[in-house]
Amino acid sequence: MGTLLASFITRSADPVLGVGQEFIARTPEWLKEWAIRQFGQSDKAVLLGSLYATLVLLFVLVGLVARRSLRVGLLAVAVLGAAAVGATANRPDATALSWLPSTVGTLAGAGALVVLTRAVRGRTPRAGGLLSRRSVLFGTVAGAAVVSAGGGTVVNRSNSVAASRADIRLPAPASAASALPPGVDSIDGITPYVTSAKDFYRVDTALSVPQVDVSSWSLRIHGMVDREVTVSFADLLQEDLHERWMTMTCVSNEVGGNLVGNARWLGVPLTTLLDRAGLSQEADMLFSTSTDGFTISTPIADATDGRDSMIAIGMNGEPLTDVHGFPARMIVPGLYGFVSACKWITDIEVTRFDAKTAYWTDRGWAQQAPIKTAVRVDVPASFAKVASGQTVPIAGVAWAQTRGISKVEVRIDEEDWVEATLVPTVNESTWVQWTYAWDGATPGNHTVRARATDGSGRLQTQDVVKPIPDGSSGWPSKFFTVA
Ligand SMILES: Nc1nc2c(c(=O)[nH]1)N[C@H]1C(S)=C(S)[C@@H](COP(=O)(O)O)O[C@H]1N2
Ligand SMILES: [Mo]
Repeated sequence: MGTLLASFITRSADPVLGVGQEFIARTPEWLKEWAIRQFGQSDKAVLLGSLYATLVLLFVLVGLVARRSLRVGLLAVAVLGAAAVGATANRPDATALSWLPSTVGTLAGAGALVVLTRAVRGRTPRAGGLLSRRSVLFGTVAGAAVVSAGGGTVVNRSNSVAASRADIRLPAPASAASALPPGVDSIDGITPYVTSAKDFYRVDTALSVPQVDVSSWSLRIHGMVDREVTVSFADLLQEDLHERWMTMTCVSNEVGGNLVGNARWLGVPLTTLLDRAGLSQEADMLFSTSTDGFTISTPIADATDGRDSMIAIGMNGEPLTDVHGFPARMIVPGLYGFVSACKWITDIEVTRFDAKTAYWTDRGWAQQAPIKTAVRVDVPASFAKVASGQTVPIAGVAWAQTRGISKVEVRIDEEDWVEATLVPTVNESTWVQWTYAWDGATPGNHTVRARATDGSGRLQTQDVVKPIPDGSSGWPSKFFTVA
């Protein structure tokens, strides 16, 4: 009921999503890490599923309590309702009506409880009667939940940004990206050089994907500046746009992990907008805020040192998709996403690290987080069985954004390290594909290890560290069998 009503107001007013979002904010760091590792991209589906299951259980419990004492049952409904109202109305993107869906849902729940409890009590128990009435009660509650959630989802679909996104015509860039280098994607099973928006990893705290209305969207730059700047989406389209290849990486990526992707980003150079505002010499941090109240701090020194930082509006020739930040997000080559890549961005405050802290910093993560040199083995796949009597292809990707990759080496079992072949890439801020043909394959179990050297000649560290606070490190390995 609340969900259905929320779909007419704003998706974030959904009582279930509100409680879920509040739950995410309060979950300890280790549990979130574990959930992302266990369930990967489906962590949110798992969370929502368990929320709905818990709610159904709670409803059944309340129903059973109410059969003994309607008053206690109603009190329980009121407590649950208050929690939902609190969770939805206190969200940073709450609207004036955000409290309404939870309130109506609570009243409807209380009403249903009274009616159903009276109905159950009003009859004398007959053999089998109790069971069937209980199943009627359960069925009614479950049915209402399904109808509400389903109805809400259908209405949400039609509310989404799909329509306004389809109307956008991205202008040709004033400065184009390089053409794709020859030789990429030549090995079966290697990670494709270009990651489609659909396959691009997604990491954010948003349980419901923000649906931003592009006609009312704007980006405001203020704080330690000579003059405030506010730009609309139409304004951005008028600027000289740059298109650049850039590989993004999440700080939560484990050694060998897949929270990394490469795309062609179209946007307004960040310095175009910052120069217009005029930054104070004293400022050292950009504090970005998204429509859903998420915050990111970015070191000004890194973002403005000549790298291709931008406010991006396009990805691989299309407007951003809603999950990747429609209508606009920040992109800074060489910095992990949590200190740079603010999606659904609406506000940049020019400030200082000693004055403000962003979302992940408040939860124990670093403020300075350049991307560490990393390599991944894609081929053979883990525990693959490869045929003997032929060359075994070994291949993967490596990245060290802004520094580039100068060398990838592989080591099979206890043999010597050997140099892999690097496929040309377009710039220092994109990954490289690498390949090695292993000729001396012997039947049995094998381990392949890999390590990369960046463009400054520095070999990546062998020290194995966890992602928190500023990114994982270590050399990856893969196990496979030659038949
Ligand atoms: N608004 C918002 N922006 C965000 C985040 C978020 O939770 N909310 N997560 C950040 C993190 S941790 C990463 S790694 C990137 C991921 O961007 P993607 O989902 O487009 O791959 O977005 C960054 N920007
Ligand atoms: Mo991230």
